[in-house]
Amino acid sequence: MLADFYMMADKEDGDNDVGVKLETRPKTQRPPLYKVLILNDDYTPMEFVVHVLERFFGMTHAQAFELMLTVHKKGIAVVGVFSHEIAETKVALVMDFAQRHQHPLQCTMEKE
Ligand code: TYC
Repeated sequence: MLADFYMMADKEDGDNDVGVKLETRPKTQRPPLYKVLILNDDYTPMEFVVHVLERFFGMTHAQAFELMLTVHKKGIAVVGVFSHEIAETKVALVMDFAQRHQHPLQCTMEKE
């Protein structure tokens, strides 16, 4: 039929093959990342929080002081972004350190 001829001419070669697009872009798998968050409270001394940020998150005193003030004013802040295992370890270390010093400081993680 003439109509079939024009349809084939449009997009198909008429042999009923199924085309498979060749994927050239490599699919690199990235592991999910987790935000480590620190929460404000009314009792933990400011200097203790600054010390925690220096000790466990590698911040300078100035960076730590600034982030501590952000948490103090806003209630919460992201301290860093890590793989699941590293984030879990940081949270555990901070929580243990706070407990040993009898401060109610809270540190949690959430998927980015
Ligand atoms: N709000 C606390 C105070 O006034 C200081 C503080 C800051 C506590 C940050 C926790 O994550 C925190 N002593």
